[in-house]
Amino acid sequence: MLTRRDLLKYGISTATLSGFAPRFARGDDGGGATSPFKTKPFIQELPFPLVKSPFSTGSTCLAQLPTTGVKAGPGEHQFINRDGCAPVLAYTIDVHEALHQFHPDMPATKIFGYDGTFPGPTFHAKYGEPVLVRFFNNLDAHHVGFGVPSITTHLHNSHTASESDGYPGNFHDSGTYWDNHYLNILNGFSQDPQTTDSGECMNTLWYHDHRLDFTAQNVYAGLAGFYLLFDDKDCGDETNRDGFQLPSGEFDVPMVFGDKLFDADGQAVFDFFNLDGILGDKFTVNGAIQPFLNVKPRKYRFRFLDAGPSRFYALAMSDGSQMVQISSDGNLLSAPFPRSVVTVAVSERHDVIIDFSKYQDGDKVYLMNRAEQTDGRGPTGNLLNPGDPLVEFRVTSFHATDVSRIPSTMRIPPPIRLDQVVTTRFWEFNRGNGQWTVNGQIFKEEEIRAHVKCNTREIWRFKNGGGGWSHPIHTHYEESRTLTRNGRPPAAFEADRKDVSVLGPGEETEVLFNFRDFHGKYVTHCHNVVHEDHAMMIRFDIEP
Ligand SMILES: [Cu+2]
Repeated sequence: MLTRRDLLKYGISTATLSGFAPRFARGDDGGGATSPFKTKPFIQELPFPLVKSPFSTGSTCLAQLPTTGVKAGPGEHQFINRDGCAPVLAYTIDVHEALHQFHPDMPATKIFGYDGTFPGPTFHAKYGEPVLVRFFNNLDAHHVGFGVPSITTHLHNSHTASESDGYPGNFHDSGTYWDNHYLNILNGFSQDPQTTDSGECMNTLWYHDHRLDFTAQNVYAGLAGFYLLFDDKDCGDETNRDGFQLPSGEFDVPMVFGDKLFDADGQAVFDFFNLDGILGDKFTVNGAIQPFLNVKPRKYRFRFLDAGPSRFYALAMSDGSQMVQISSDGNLLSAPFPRSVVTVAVSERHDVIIDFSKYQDGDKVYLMNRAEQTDGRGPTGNLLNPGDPLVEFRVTSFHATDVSRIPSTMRIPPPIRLDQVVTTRFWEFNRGNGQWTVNGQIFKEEEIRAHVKCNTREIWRFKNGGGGWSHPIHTHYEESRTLTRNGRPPAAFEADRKDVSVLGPGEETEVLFNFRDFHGKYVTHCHNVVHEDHAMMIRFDIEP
């Protein structure tokens, strides 16, 4: 039960206890949708998604993998050894409907789940160890309600061949399977492996559904999970002095945020008719509404992921303590960056270190969302005070060993080479005729909007056409370097590598790509997934 002291920490009085309920979906005007269920906060522990085990511990011949159902694709893989056994760790994922309870005060609701869970299981992958994942679509072909029993799985931020990238048009139906191959190798490997740069390592990735026209529904239904990629430095072992010694094991905590709306029966609901973007009034973290986490008085690494569909977060500690941001999207920064508010747009990931060593046994401190957002268009830009509590951290003991460190230098990205830029492209994101457009056009699967020559550099200018909307723009295939934001150099936390370029109202960014290695079709799109589905996305092809 919340104590009066807890309430005072938020700066609110007991008279406004109902203020603990997250805000209405569309603001406090009462016009927005609200879930009829009262859910008492902080009575369930933060769930940890299971770590996925491989099909077998060594290399697996593809022929050894189960083949239930019909193979849907792909026909061929780039860069896979088809002679004899493929040199990969193999996994199988069974995508099916399941029941999930978001809160003990609510009945279970139907979800789509990777292995039937939400979030899906967490992959622990390593650089130099290629992975093949066979995704079985075992969703109910006669499914009713939101979500479609047809999937394509994208590993967000990964440098992946087109046929394994979850291209929106590469969907496969119930009763079929698809093999995605993740090389887990440094970008540029096909040119000259000697010139690859460990400064381009990525670490915090996530996988999610990317079904053409139905991504918002399918991800909201539950198709999202973490894929953590480790290497010699970010090695998952804080005792290894050759590595960065970032907090590891139980002190390395992935957190996926998602806001949900429920009906009177406790079932998740999805508003098909709201094309602005949809908000829920229940804040979930790892599939639990407002959980608590017992913590020891030491450093933790939290991997924040905003899985949408349309909400932006401004994450802060309830007592105003600073967090140390160590990554931006999947990438460790060149240097740690202390911030009291960490903003996370849909699909962005930011890892932070929070040090609980200053707290006493029995102290409680809260992770808050301070972003004001009253509709699916994007945040208002105001910071709420105190905001909505997402997680209650309970400091549980006086002593804890902590050999972890926050290195002063982490990943130094390769130098920016503007002399090698061959083309500049311009993309304006707008609303037109009730649809979401890029340069005035909606996505058409067969229409190639850019022909990009493999192994070249290009500058892309992204512009928000206005109207008060926010658009987090995600590009598949390669990460980018932000050259300018609104004509100025980017902030430190945006200056290294990114796979999402967030366009606030009226904003413009200029980013540099170095397109390398694979060929095929890819997409750039708004990751407010409602905008993406209606149809703010372009196809670009990487050509030899
Ligand atoms: Cu958008």
